[in-house]
Amino acid sequence: MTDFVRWTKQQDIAVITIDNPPVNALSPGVPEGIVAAVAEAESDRSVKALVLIGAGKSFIAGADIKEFVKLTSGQRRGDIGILAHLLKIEDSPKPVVVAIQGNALGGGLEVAQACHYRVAASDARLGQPEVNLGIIPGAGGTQRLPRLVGVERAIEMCTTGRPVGATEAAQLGLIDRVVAGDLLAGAVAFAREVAGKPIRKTRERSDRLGTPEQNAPIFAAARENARKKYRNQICQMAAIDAIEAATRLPFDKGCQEERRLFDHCLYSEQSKAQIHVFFAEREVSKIPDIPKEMPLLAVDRMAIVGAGTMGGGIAMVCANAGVPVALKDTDPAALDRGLATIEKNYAMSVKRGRFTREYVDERLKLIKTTLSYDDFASADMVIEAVFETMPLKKQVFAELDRVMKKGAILASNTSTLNIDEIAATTSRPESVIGMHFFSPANVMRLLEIVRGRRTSKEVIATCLQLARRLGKVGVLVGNCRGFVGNRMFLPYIREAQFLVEEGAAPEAVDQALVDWGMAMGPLAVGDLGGLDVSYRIRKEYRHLEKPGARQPFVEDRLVEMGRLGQKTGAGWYKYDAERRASSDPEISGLLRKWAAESGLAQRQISAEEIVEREIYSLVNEGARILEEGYALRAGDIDTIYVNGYGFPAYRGGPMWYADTVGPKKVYERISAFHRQHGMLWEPAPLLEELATSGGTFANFQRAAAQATD
Ligand code: ZOZ
Ligand code: NAD
Repeated sequence: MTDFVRWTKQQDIAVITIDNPPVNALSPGVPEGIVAAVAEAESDRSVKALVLIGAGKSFIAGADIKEFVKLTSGQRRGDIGILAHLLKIEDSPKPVVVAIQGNALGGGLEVAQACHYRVAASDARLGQPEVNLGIIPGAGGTQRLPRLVGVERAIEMCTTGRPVGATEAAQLGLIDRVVAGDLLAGAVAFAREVAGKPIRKTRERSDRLGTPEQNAPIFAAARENARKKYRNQICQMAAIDAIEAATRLPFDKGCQEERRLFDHCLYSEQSKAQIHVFFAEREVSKIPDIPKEMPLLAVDRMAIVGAGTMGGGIAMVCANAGVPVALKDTDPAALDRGLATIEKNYAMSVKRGRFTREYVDERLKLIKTTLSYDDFASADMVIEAVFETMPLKKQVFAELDRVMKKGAILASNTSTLNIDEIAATTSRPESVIGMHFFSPANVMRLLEIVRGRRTSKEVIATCLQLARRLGKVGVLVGNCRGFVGNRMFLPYIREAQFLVEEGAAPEAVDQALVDWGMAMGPLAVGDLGGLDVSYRIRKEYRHLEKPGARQPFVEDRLVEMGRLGQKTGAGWYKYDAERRASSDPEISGLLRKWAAESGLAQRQISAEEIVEREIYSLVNEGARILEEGYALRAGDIDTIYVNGYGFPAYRGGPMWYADTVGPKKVYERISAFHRQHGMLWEPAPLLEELATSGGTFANFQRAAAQATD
């Protein structure tokens, strides 16, 4: 036994408890501790069967991911070696019953599969989420899981990473019983039922492995699906290969093949990037000047001003988290439209099987629409989502200052306006903060939390915690124009327009980026959100552009022709009634005509150049943001891009990607673009510094506190 594992007796049943907070990961000492406890319990003649359980709310969240980082960075040698420990558990002559509450993920589920019986509480979630880290199960999961649930479901679980709940796990044969009431008592009772019965070893089973004839079409379909759905990624294919090995090879040889494929994935750039994304996403809530113990404000009731696209979406987010919300608009028709959209979105979720009708009815009861501020006085927090103009925001905040109770949080969902200027219209700037949701708010995981100059630490800490409660990844950013995400996105979409103006077809620009891994191309994104949005921003902020800087012109002309994107049936592409895009010959004609008129030389532009100019435009602006302190860490920028802008997690985010290419090489390319295309490509000073010093964005630390304006 080790510090992490202890065992006690309940008469004839040994209870082994794994206690490695916060998530009972299989850190060094944990697998060894389990094996030692099993051995001791086995040798106690009064023990008839063993129960293995996790301390706290959960079973085991998997291997200790920090150990993977040590392995790939060379800080640790050798093997994590969980597999051999699991064989010892499985070889126990006395039945081992695993009792699962909370999460049994990755190596945690592999431990459970090696035990002889599995029982679970109704809240249990069982999964092989390794693909989210760019790897595959590495402790026999690809070999034992198909033996328990069949090949098809094993492929699904190992390639999507999605966990199953206890009821489904019982239907699949993954667990033997769902325990109602006290889990440990149920598991001990179950252990007594199976004590003395012959041992069943998962690895010796083959009844669910199927025949080659049955399996061939399953593997062919899975590979076809993986090629389409997980473009460029290696781990899903590796998981399928490993499961196929389970159907063709004896267990021990299958495990060797799994191990080979596991190592291939673990040491890949993709896995390193995804593991970075995992830790970066958890790092964002750690703010250097805000202690973990900061007291939080209670947020039990919310209010929203503006029932448009964003207000309605945010109301759904609150209701989904069980928080009652008052949704106000000044226009009764807008309020009706807002509620109708909310109902339509929920109906769609019911149709797709995401929510039940009863669940949705309960959520709808939490949303109260109103034309007055009557319900606002009792709210702990308000989120303003009215039109994007400063005079209106100021007027609304002055009203909120009057109606909201003392200490309530006053948040704005503005995407471009200065939070400090808004805060200055209130008597309590310390309570004012930006909560920048992304559209559609009920779907997108990202939430930029904008820190004003005077925002209090309690308010910031509360909003970071609230983000988690609302199912969002909240990233604290400074108060600069466009904050972090949109400030970087602006040069990215501008560069896409320049590429088109120099001769690249819109389809070629979008396709190059989609092939590289972006969820959508930049021009298709423009069509989706409406080309008029960035048009208005360009016009409003033109006076801030450096004199003489190159300006894109084609998109402005499209807007002026009424081609606003999907909503008008035409933008960069044309759209049918179902909003399916196709190339528009009119666009290619217009582009040729405008190019001739403007005298801009046209040329073939390679996919490589498209990707470099697009991605490096993100990196260059990201470097400025980091240096200026509007983002606390490079990983925060990566988290924003992976969660809000469709940046591929397997490339780690723009700043991580730049580190993998090498800041020096990125700097040289950007310098070449600077010479060729002018001042907009001036390299960021931080990039130049890293290129010279050999440093990386990941290791860059700012001494000063976060910038706020
Ligand atoms: O934390 C959530 C989660 O999803 N964790 C990761 C689950 C996962 O991906 N498991 C698979 C790991 S890979 C694996 O197991 C491979 C395998 O087959 C083993 C084979 C080895 C073969 C070796 C051959 C060389 C979870 C859902 C569990 C909990 O979510 P919460 O929102 O409640 O909490 P978080 O996410 O804020 O986490 C709390 C703290 O725990 C840290 N953490 C979580 N899972 C970890 C982990 N640290 C190490 N390893 C894990 N598996 C997390 O970073 C956070 O730390 P702090 O410092 O930020 O508080
Ligand atoms: P919208 O036009 O869909 O909705 C605005 C709503 O505010 C309308 O229903 C309008 O009737 C209402 N309204 C106007 N004045 C009001 C007042 N004084 N009191 C109460 N209601 C009032 O706009 P939207 O797209 O939801 O944007 C709202 C805010 O969210 C803006 O600040 C915008 O920049 C920001 N935002 C929008 C997006 C997006 O993609 N749409 C994304 C992030 C942030």
